[in-house]
Amino acid sequence: MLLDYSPHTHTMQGRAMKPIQLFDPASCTYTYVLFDPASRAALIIDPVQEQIERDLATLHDYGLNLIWAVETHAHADHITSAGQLAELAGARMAAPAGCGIGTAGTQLAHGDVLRFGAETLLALHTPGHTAGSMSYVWREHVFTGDTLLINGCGRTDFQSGSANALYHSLTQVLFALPDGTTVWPGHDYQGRSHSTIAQEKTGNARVAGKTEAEFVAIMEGLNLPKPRRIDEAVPANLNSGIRQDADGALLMQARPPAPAHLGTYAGDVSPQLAWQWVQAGEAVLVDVRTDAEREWVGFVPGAQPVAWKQWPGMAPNPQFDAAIRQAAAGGHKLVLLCRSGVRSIVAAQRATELGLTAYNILEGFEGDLDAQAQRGRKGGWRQHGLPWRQN
Ligand SMILES: N[C@@H](CCC(=O)N[C@@H](CS)C(=O)NCC(=O)O)C(=O)O
Ligand SMILES: [Fe+2]
Repeated sequence: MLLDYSPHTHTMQGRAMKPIQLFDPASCTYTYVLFDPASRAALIIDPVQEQIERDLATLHDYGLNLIWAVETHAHADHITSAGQLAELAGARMAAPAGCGIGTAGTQLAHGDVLRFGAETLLALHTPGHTAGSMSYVWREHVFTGDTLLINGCGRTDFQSGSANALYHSLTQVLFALPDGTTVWPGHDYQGRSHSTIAQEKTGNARVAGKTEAEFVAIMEGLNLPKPRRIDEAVPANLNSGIRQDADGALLMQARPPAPAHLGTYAGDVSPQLAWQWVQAGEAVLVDVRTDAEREWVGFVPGAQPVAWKQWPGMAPNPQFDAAIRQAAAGGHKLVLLCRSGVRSIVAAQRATELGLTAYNILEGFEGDLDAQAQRGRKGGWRQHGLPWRQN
């Protein structure tokens, strides 16, 4: 849902700059896109997996180049699309240093600044909902995640939450911002879109005029039910939402795509299973990485090269449809390999639209990012000792 701004108003000079606010109804999550009108460099805050098509379309419609995908915290109620946006739109990932999201290459400390074109986003550590939670200031706007909600605040009863820490973050950090600062929350469960620091400072039912002890008592009395998706969402978000590596039990069998992608491609396979199918002559291995990746990082002998996008611009390959049809001409199923198992999902979805049977190879050629945000040690084709070469 696009709330009453059109791409046009955002390009007009002299108008107050506003974020693009997007809403995920299933989790009542707000996602924000900010951009520099001159360079079209953009940043997204708290993107939601189920909304990736909407977000990519928004970036496309506004003519934006996504530089950063940023989290306010490791969410308990939905899965982020940051990892997918990094693969599909070329964004870099940033997350609060205290959240344990090791897949984000940039680990933010209080006071750090992210640049996108001529614009900047300032990170403020606002613990309480979770110990690592951050809020972000852009111009006269603050994106408060689940620290400050409209006439409410994030719960503090799980994930290293602390009502005392939250009281401090609200009263000392956020309420110290100028009164006119617009508050853009991470959720609203009643359809409200934004507020101001002045309104929350004077009217927020949980914190306005309350002592720390009163606030803690209110938070302890909330007794909210556990978020429905917490057990699935937290581990996924600690990995930027990138599908976890192929676990032992499913190593040698295909599994259906994650719920958000059900029916859009044939399924996920481990690198080992993909190679077994290829050796048995049951499947054709298609490498959807760029020519540059195959040339410089390495390649699998015998794989069919069908780039999904090409370096350096990562423009879509206009020959993709024809080339993937050609690869499947023998009537075999396809197993698609990319760098980390994200691009290959989108390519498998396209192949499925073309009527082909296409599986995504989990982990890709290089595997997942590890805690140091490096690939090569955490899964991937090469880690499993499968054949590959370098020129
Ligand atoms: N009912 C929602 C959970 C809602 C929820 O617990 N939201 C968290 C943010 S992740 C919160 O802090 N809510 C504060 C409140 O409802 O007052 C679900 O099942 O996903
Ligand atoms: Fe949350």
